[in-house]
Amino acid sequence: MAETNFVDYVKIFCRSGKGGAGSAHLRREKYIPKGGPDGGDGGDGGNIILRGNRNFWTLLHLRYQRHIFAGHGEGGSKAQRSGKKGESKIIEVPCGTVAYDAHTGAYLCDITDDGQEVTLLRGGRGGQGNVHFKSATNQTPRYAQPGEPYQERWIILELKLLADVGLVGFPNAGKSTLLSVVSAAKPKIDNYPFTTLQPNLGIVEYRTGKSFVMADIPGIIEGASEGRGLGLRFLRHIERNSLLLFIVPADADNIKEEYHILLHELTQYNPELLDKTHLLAISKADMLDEELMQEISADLPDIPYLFISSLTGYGISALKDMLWRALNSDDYVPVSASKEALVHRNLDISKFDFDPEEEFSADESDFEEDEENYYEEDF
Ligand SMILES: Nc1nc2c(ncn2[C@@H]2O[C@H](COP(=O)(O)OP(=O)(O)OP(=O)(O)O)[C@@H](O)[C@H]2O)c(=O)[nH]1
Ligand SMILES: [Mg+2]
Repeated sequence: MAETNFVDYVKIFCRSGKGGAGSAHLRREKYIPKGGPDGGDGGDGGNIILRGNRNFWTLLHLRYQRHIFAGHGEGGSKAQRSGKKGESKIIEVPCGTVAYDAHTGAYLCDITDDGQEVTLLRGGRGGQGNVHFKSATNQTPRYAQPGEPYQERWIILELKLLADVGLVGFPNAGKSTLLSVVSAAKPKIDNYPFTTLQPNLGIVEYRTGKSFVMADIPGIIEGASEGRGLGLRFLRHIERNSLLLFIVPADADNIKEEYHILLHELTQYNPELLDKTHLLAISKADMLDEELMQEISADLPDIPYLFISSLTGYGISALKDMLWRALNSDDYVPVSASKEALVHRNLDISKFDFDPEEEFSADESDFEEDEENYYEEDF
């Protein structure tokens, strides 16, 4: 498949900063030979933070920046001077990004709002300087706390688009054409399967001041769950939609069967997709007359349906009405409010090939300087 700029999956290595060591300095100046302990605290290590940014649409910017390290805290020093904090690293991601632990597949967090921040890895705390250890029985503690170590982890980031309506259908069903007539989006349209290789989003204007977002994803074929066609990976983009609009063309051999094949593939990916509101649009209705429509209507799946034609505009405004009604019905949870409603299942890591070559572990030399810092022989 051609390289695209739409990147909805990246694996990155993150490491927080370690805490700086506390200082064990003892004060000794002219005329103050035994000034007591005055070692300051070490600075905290920097955190690794994910932040939602609505100006990003993909994870492309992270594809070539695979290793992200926060700064280490500096050691404390004499005269109770605290060490500088390590610099935190903020990873900007599009709203809709979900983070997983790459080793276990465990779900970590979901970034849905612009400006929302989640600390992925906390930096090590700085160690306390020896002034904290002064007591009646030990006036000159010659030790201080080391800083806490850093944390490191491979993280998988997945983008799950935030749209209200997801289009589901076989290739060539007319999904992109529909998106192009109801929104200003300009997806690629052609008379061959798999014209769409990446999801497209469009804003559907519905009467004045009302709108909703529609997502067009690549076509799904029978066996997609076993990797046929483009597989099921794009289904992650319809996981958040509470409303799925199935598109089956009027010239399909058996509309009911096509719907059930699609359902089967969705179930393989995530059975929760069956709990969503399902609507059916029979596309390319310009190829039908009244009589044929009646004939087809007699044998359709038991969900609300409509005949539409993106070519002539037939049924399009009725479709918008139907979508709008469904989106505003009582059991609909808007995407923006569905944070809790969406259960992100852990990733099944066995399905991913994890390349051990990519493993990146801490450089041992990082620790040595710490030891030196830890005990200041300056008294
Ligand atoms: N007659 C007729 N043809 C249509 C209609 N809508 C789409 N088509 C044609 O159907 C073909 C496929 O349309 P697309 O919108 O690219 O289909 P798709 O479902 O996005 O296909 P993939 O991206 O491959 O999954 C194109 O040749 C369109 O011109 C319609 O309402 N009537
Ligand atoms: Mg398409």
